Formats: sequence, C-alpha cells, structure tokens
Amino acid sequence: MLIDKNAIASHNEKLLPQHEKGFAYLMGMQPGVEKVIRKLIDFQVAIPSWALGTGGTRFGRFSGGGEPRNLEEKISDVGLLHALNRSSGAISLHIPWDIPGDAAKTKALAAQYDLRFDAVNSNTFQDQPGQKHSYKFGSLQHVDKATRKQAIDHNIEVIRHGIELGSKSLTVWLADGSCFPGQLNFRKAFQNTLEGLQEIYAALPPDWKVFVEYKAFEPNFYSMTVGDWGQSLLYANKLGEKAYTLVDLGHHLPNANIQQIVALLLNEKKLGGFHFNDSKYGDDDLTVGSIDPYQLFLIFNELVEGMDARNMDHANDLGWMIDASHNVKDPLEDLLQSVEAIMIAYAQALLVDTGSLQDAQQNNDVARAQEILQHAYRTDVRPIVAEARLRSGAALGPLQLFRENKLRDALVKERGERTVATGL
Ligand code: AOS
Ligand code: ZN
Ligand code: ZN
Ligand code: ZN
Repeated sequence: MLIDKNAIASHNEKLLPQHEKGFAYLMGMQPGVEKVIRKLIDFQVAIPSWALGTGGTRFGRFSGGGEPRNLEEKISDVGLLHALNRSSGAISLHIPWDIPGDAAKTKALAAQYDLRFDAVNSNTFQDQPGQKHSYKFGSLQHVDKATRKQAIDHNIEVIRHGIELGSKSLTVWLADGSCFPGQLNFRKAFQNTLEGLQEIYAALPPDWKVFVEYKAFEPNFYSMTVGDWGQSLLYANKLGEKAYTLVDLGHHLPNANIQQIVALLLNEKKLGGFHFNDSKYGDDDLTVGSIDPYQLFLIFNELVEGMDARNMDHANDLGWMIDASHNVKDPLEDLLQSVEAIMIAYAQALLVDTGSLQDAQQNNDVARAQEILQHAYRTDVRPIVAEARLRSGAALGPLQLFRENKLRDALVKERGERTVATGL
C-alpha cells in the first residue's frame, strides 16, 4: 500500500487546527450535523475499473504514467482511493476487460483493502478477438439468433464471474440501436432484446439484481433500443422484481429533468442505481459536480426525500457508482474529486429542512420552497464531509495528500512511464 496510517495521521495533524475552526462554525450554525456525519461515514461509492486509466477520446489518447496494467493493480488503485477518503469501498468490474484469473485470490486481495465488488458489467458493444459473431449491428437486438445467443451467453458468463467475487448485481448497457431510418424494425428489436434479457434474468441468483442502463444516443444516432428511462422501465417491469433501471447522468437528451426521473423511478420501486458523472453536452463523462453541482444536489434531494419516505437504507438499497473517463486529468485525482462532489451533494441534501419544505409546498409558497432548498445548497458543508473522513480514519484533504506525498510519482516508479490500462 502506497499510503499508511502514519502518513494520513501526520497530514491530518497539520490540517487539524484549520479544520476545527470551520467545523465548529458549522456546528454553531446548523442543527443535525451529527446525524449527517453518521450517514456520510456509511455511504460508499463504487469506483469503475475502467476509470483508473486515461480514457481518451475517439481522436486520441494521451496516456499518463503509472496506470494500472492488470486487475490486481486496479484493485490496488481503488484501495489507495479508499485509504485516502474511506468512501470508495467498492469496485465495479467490466468483463472481459477485467478477467479475474483466480477469483478466490482476487477476492482476498480486495478484502485486504477493505473493498467489495459492486455490479459487474457485461460488454456486447465491442467485438473481442476470436469472437464468432460480430456486434456491428447490435447484440441482444440482432436479427441473427446465433449473435443474440452469444450475447446472452456472455452476460451469463459475467454473472458467473460476479458470483465468484461476491458481487450482487449485473449492469447491462447495450449499444444496440440504429444509425439510419429503415435500418431496424423497432418492434422486433425491442422484442429480441426483451427475450434476451429474460434469459439473462433467469440466470440471476435469487439475491441478485439486474440494472438496465439506458442511453439516448451514441454509438447509434438514429435510435437506441434502450434509449430512455421509459424503455428501461418497460424492460424492468416485464422482467420482474429483480430488474431495475440504472440512471447514468450523462445519458439524457439536453436539459432533461433528471431529478424528476429519479423521483418517479424511486416511487415505482424501480430505481436500481447510478452512474455518476457530469456533462455539458452529452455523455461527456466528466468529473461529478464539475459542470452542474446544483443539479447533483437536486438529484440527491429527491433521493433523500424519496428513500426516507420508503424507509430505505441510503447506503445499501441502491447501487452508487461512478462512470467517468478522462483525457486531461490524473484519473485518481479526478476520482477523489468525484467522490468528494457526491459526498457534498449528499450532505447538503441531508441538511434540507424537509418539514418546512413540505409546509411551503402545501401552502403554494414557491419563494419559500426555493429559499429552503438553496439554503441547504449554499451551505459550505465541506467541513462536515472532512469531519466524517477524519472520524473514519481517512485524510482531511485526500487530494492534497495525494499530491504532497507524490503518490502518482510512486506509481510511475513502480509501473513505468508508458502504461496503458485495459479498457476504453
Ligand atoms: C456507456 O455509455 C455506458 O455509460 C456504460 O455504463 C459503459 O459500460 C461504461 O461507460 C463503460 O464503457
Ligand atoms: Zn454508464
Ligand atoms: Zn455512458
Ligand atoms: Zn457516461
């Protein structure tokens, strides 16, 4: 491990006097802080294995040094993140980008870092070397039965890997769709996809969930077979109680009201989880909270309100995952920023005075309702988030510590200057 308890302790000692001032001020201003801290400590966000290397764009890829070269190194990177913030206690794998050679060993390695395996992801959007049938014209929707069967078998294989690792869910994201009018019979594509998903669903262990991720466009630009939350919800309802919709924040048409979608899916008991990221134009997969932190707060506000109304466990009843990829930032620094942004939005949502908000809504007091939400949003909760980290043995300033201790340089020394992580 690149960072030990002593390094974190001496970093915290240095930052403590300043932190205590900020925290004491908030404690004096804001009721309910202790409760928020307990919730923050329990809340864990899963790191996707594919975000640990430089992502690139379709025009180029500028790899940074010291990227993880295999699954063991990816787990070690997430272990490092988790040691720094104690809020990244899970990893989400993508098959076949990550194939655990020896599952028992992989599981033991993750346990050393106090990590569990979140949703496993299948991949039928690329052809793999030696693959019999091509996914050029789709996978589960494909006009050819043998291609569909291959995609189904792959998903069942991914479930098998997940079972060995102790994962409890499968995320299915399909690139299926069409690029030109007339290319596809929409009804047949939907039906083929449904039948494929039904076979995959039948292979789920009793305590598993399947997440059906939707996306409005890309790589297909005329139609996507799971194109929005309506289509995803149709599939999830037809499949059964183990099937849920997964919301990736970047997968909507411009200006979509994602918070309303989230509220309604939650109410239907069909919200499965998230791929957090941020975007300005499309599926930009930018750092969470980097473009529109207010939207992120409004989403968390719906989550907290909706989950509390149904007595749900914030930490465990939904899948909290990041889905991001970058060309210009150190991936580990970016992930520290993303987790921090999620914790900030969650803390702000927990501070919303729900009773007063309901009262304002009941009285059609629109201005007051806005004031209540924005009071929470404009509260600088960073000392609360830092206090939660301090109490769970993490660093007061994870990013600062990452830089001060030159952790990337250490990774480069260990792994080399010219590394390319497997994946995107
Ligand atoms: C693709 O746009 C989706 O967000 C998927 O979640 C995908 O599996 C992931 O981004 C890795 O490629
Ligand atoms: Zn996604
Ligand atoms: Zn995406
Ligand atoms: Zn995305």
